[in-house]
Parts: sequence; C-alpha cells; structure tokens
Amino acid sequence: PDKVCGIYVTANNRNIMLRAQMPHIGLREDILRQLAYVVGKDPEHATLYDWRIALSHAVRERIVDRWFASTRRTYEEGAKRVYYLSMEFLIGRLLEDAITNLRLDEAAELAFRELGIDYAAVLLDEPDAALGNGGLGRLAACFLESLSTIGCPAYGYGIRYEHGLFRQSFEDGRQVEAPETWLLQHHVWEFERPEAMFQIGFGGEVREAGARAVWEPTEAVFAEAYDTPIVGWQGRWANTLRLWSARAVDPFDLERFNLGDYVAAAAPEALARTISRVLYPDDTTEPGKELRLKQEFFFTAASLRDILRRFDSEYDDIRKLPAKVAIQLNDTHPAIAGPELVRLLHDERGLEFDEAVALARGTLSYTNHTLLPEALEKWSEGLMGRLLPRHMTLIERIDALHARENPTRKAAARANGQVNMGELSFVMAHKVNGVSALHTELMKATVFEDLHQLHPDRIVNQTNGVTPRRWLLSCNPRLSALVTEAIGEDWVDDLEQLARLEPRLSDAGFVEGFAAAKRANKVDLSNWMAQGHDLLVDPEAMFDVQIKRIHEYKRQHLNILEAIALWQEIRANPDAGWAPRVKIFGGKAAPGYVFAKKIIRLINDVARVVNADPVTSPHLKVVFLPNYNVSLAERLIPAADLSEQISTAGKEASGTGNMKFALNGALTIGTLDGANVEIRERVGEENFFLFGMTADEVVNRRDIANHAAKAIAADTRLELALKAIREGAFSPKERDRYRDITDNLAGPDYFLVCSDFADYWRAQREADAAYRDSAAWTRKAALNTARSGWFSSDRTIRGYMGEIWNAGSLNP
Ligand code: CRA
Repeated sequence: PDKVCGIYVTANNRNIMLRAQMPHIGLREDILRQLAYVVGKDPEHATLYDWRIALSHAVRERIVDRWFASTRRTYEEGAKRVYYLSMEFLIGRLLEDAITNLRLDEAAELAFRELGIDYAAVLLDEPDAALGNGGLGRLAACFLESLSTIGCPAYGYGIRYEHGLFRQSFEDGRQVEAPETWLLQHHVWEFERPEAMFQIGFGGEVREAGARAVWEPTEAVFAEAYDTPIVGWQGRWANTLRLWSARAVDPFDLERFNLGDYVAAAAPEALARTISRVLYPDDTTEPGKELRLKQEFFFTAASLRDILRRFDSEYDDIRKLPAKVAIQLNDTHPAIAGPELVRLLHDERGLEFDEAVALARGTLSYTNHTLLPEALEKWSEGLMGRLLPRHMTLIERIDALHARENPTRKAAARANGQVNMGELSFVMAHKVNGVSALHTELMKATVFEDLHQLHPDRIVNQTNGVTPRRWLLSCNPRLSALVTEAIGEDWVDDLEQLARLEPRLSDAGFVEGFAAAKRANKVDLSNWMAQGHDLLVDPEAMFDVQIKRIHEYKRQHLNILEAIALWQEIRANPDAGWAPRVKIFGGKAAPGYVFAKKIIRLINDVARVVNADPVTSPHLKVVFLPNYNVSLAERLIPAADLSEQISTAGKEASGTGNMKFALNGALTIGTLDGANVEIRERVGEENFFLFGMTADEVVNRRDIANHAAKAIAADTRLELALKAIREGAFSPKERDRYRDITDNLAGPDYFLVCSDFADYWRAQREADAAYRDSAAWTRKAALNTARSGWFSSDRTIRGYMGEIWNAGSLNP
C-alpha cells in the first residue's frame, strides 16, 4: 500500500484520501474530466463559462468528503448545533472563497496556465449570489464562513431567491433597476434535496381541541431544500447553508388544462413560486406586504420543522432541545419562530404551554440590527390574523404569560392593533444582542428600555466582525503576502496576530512594501476604471471611498456637499497646493426610496460637471461606480486610502465595511457611531479622522429651532454649495431638480447634515494635510491594519458561542 501524509491507504480509497489530504493533487486532470463528463465539452470548444463550471465541480469534489466528515463527527460527538436563521445571505462569489480556503490557489493558477486559459477571467465569470441587501446579509455570510473555520457545527437557513438584489445601472445619472438573474445559469454549489420537503400552510381556521388547538390552513406550499456546503479555512470543517425554495403542492390543474384554460391551470404553481421569487430590495423599511410576511413564515416554519426532525433522529426527549439546539434569529425577520416553535411543542407535541414557552426561550436568541423606527417590524393584527390565525392567539398567550411572570410589565408584543416583532423576539429569547458597544447601550436606553429593566441580563453585546479570509487574504493578495512574509500565516485564522506587525513599522523595507502594495492596488483599480468605465484617475491621488446602501442616515449627501464645496474652493484658488483626490461612491437605493435615488442622481450630476472642469480636474474627481456588490467591494477596499463612515451618530448600528477598510489599511473619516467608536479606540485616535456630534449631541441639536438654517448661516462654504445646487449648477436644464434635497437640508434636516458640515470639512482638510506627508500616512495606514485584528468575525462568533449559544468547536 502507498503512504499518504503518513497514512497507509489501499488502492480503493486512495483517490479519496489523496484528495482529502492534498487537494491540489490531480486538479488539472479533474478539471479536464469534469469538462468532458459533466459539462460535456472538449478543451478546444470550451467557453470561459464551461471552464468555470468544470473548475467549480473539481473544487466541489474536494469539499464533499470533508462535509460528510463534519456531519459524521457532529453526530458521533452528540454536539450542540447552531442554526442561523436569516432572510439574507449575501455570499457573493463562492469559487474563489472555496479555492482560498482549500489552499488551491497556486494549483488552480498553474493548471490554467498549463491549459492556456486566463485563470483570473474564469474566476470573474461567476455571478455574485446577491441574496441580501447590505450589512445584515453580508454579516450572515461572514458568520457562516467563521463557523466553519472554527469548526462549530452549524446550519444557515434562508430563502433561495430566484432573483437576488436588483442590478443597478445609470441612465442620465438616474438609478435604473433590472432584475438580477443569477439562477439562469447552473448554480454549481448547491445540492437539491427533494427528500427534505415540508408543507407550509397559511390562513384557514383554528379548531379548539381542549387546551390545544388544531390549525387547518386553507393555503399551502411546499418548501424544498437546497444545500450549499460552506468550507472553512484549510478545509478543516464544512457546514451547510440550506435555502428553501417554494413550490406548489398541486403544481398543475389538469382539469382546467383540459378545459383549455392554460393560464388558470398553471396558476397554483405561479402563486406558490412567488414566495421565493424575489428578495425585498430594502434593508431598512418594512414593505408592509403580505408576501413579505409569507416569506418570513415560509422559511422560518420550514427551518424549524427540519431542525426538529434532525433533533428527533438523535434524541427522544424534547426537553433536551435547549441543550442540543441553538437558534439565532437574525433580526426580527424570523421572529415568528417564537410562536411557531411554541405551536409545534404545545399543539403538536402536547407539552404544557408554559413549558413549551420555556423550552422555546431556552433555544432561541435574537440579534437586533437597527434602531431606526421605520425598520422595526410591526404587522397589523388583521394581516397576521388572516395569514397565521393560530399564531395570533399564541402571541396573546405569550404576552399574558410574560405579564404574569412580570407584573410590572407595561407594554406587550400585541398592542394597538399591531404585533411588534421586536418585543416578541425579546420576550421569546434567552439572549438579545446588539452589534456594537454603542448600539447595545442605545438598545437598552431606547427601544428595549422597559424590557431591559425587567430582564437586565438578557441584552448582551457582540460587536460585528468580518472574515479575514475573504476580506484580506483573498481580496488583497499583495498585502496578505507582505503580512505573511513578516509574521507567518497564523494571522489568517488568528487575526489578532496582526499586532505583531507593529514592531515591523520601524523597518523601512516593510513600510515600503506596505506602501507599494497599496499603490499597486490603486493602479489596478485605476486601470479597471479606465477600461471598464472610461474614467481616468490618477493613482497618486487619495482614493476616498464611500460604499454602502444609499440612505439619508448614511449621509452620502454630506460627502457630495463637501465635494461641491471643495470644487468651488479649488476653482477660486487653483494653486493652493491641493492634495489630489478621487471621491468614489458605490451603492444602491431601494427602488421606492425617492430621496435616496435623488442623492444618486445628484452625485452623478456633480461628477459630470466637476470631472469636466479643466481647472479642478487635476485635483478632484468624483466617480459613482454602478451596481455595487460584494465583488466590487473586494476590488475597491484594497485600493482605498480613506474610508467614509459618516452616518448621523446613533443611527448606524455597527457597520462592517468600516472594519474591512481599516483592515486593508485605509484611514477612517467618521463620526462616533456604531463600530467606528471601537475602531477608533483600537487603531488610535491619531490614526482616525473624527468629526461631528455624538449620539447625545444629535438628540439635543434636534431640539434647537432652525438648527439647519443656523448652521448654513454660520458657514459660507456650505451656503455656497447649497446655492450652486439650487441654482442649477449641476442640472442646468432643470434648475429645481434637487429642490427636495436643498429644501430638506435647509429645513428639517433630520439627519443633521448641515450641523455636521463644518466639522466634516475641517476633518477632510486634516486628512489632506496628513496625505501630503506620505511616509506618515503609510505609517497610519499600516497601524490601521496592525490594530484591526479584533474585528475578525471569528472573534464575534466565539462571543456568540460562549455568551449566547453555549456551543463548542469540534475542530481537530
Ligand atoms: N443595514 C445596520 O444598519 C449593521 C448591519 C449588520 C444593519 C448596520 O449598521 O452593520 O445591519 N441593519 O449588523 C439592518 O439591516 C435590519 O437592520 C444593516 O445592514
């Protein structure tokens, strides 16, 4: 027998062993084999797409054995499983992620070089899986990867949307939305599981049967599972992302078909499918649609049934549920899990109601991601009662039980004709967490003040994090090679090791290497912008980047106002030695959010005028890149010098982009909001451009009459910038195109753009001055990288495991 990695193997299992131990072996042959027998092409006729599918299958083969092994281990150990329920998983491209984690990069590159195929182009051919809107969905994706890296047995549960987040383009500066069609191509990473199918009901009647009840829904759909393996660093462990797709129970009405009514015959199928058809393109407002509530119940109910089925296969005492199962509710979207689990335990399994609630509470925990009132989900009793009649009664009983346990309780989940999903989640969870230190404190003081008084130990903080595999190792190969050269590669799954870079800052070679990596990333980005977007920018200029959803609280309009003021000032004084800047924007506005779409158009209009100005253009460029997504973020973040994190203090729960930038050596210009506070504490205040009011000051400022008018009167630059917009400098053919923006800013200005403008301007000029001293800047940038180790999602997940889930790691 042969020996592989010290193990004797027989010829039979030799190939499997080889692949498991040394995944790079035979990669080229496997790609060719997959190309022939799975894709059905020979190398002479294969397109980029064919090569990508072949490579993906060859990589996937190398995950499957580890995936099985992880599942087996979990059963053998009787380990507790974590279930992460989320409406969104913004996973982006998967191929490169898998290749990175299996450490196949060099082998894959070599294989394609030998085959004469452009490897980078093969990777870029993959569409982004955009099953999420923004931070919340991307956080879920980082968490899945960290759970696998840590070796914590876990499942992600969500919806397999046929259409992810819309594709954005600009027409005449305006956002135009087109449907996103990722599933039109064969999705290599998923395994269909027709055997894991549950019938999910809606509507109907509740029949009382003693203390319990029988719910008889009138409408039903099937939830069918699709599994995607998520492999962790070095392929040590793989977990599952299970996404549900809706199908009709009776797909086809033959009777109607035979009568010639073909449209009606296909109606049940079409109706059912709408449930998993599209992702709601809005991450902050509750669309108030019946379909949205159906989506929430659909995936939550299917997941709970699946979880209990798996539990039953191992244990016969349901009272062990909290010891063996932890279910995390990612925001309130799966909050119906509370009453649904109670229903399953009480109505279907016959537990006493109080015990059912206690078991559910021991199993469930809830993460709050926002304090914005418009984003706190509330459903009308009418709608919920119609769709989920049994759950309405159970929510009432949950409220009653909670009030009995806590006689001083003032509010309830069901109040004023509505069901408050935040209250419900809190009451049904044993732990509730915020996503940054500041946000958690604000939760205690504001939305959950009353409940926090009653349950002072329930709220805990778990500051968000990002996976260093995607957000440094793979997106920034130059910087990660430099880091590995300096401190070895343990940092990849132990990010705090980055602190060991600090002593290297006195080493000129290291500092030069750091600057060279950033510079090369900027050259790459400028080349890409020149080719793909016909935009010429100078890689010597400061790359100042704001990428995130477009929202008034995130204040892209503050940024563009500053650009206008800067443009005016440079025009007035072109020889003042300006530090050249490229302001880069990216982000989508919810299709129904008119004001946010106006901000996009304004930025595009300003860009057109400013970029065409020969006087200012050596010093200032403004760029809005269309269709911002995970892949674009991976391109932009490594090339950024300045990270814009300028939300109105108290409004951004955490942010995660802010962490990615700091990790990749960008300096932050930001307010004391969300995780900015913790970033600044760690990277050092001298390496962070702070400006603006604090969350407390914000609240007080709003009480001052005419606060915006006062701020404008006190600041000529701001006044002139607003005047230029108002007079049509950027929309000469339609002078009042931005009247709603200027009126809002001069009037209510709820997000306090005007009040923070002067201090923002000051901080920007400080950044200019700092950038002019390039050696000092590089040092600050490198300190940002060296001190960002705490922002790994591995740290965050360990926090959840210890303080919320009571779950362990099975990593060897
Ligand atoms: N919009 C917050 O606003 C936070 C992420 C992840 C958000 C961000 O500040 O970083 O969640 N909230 O915790 C949210 O989606 C429903 O609320 C976000 O992505």
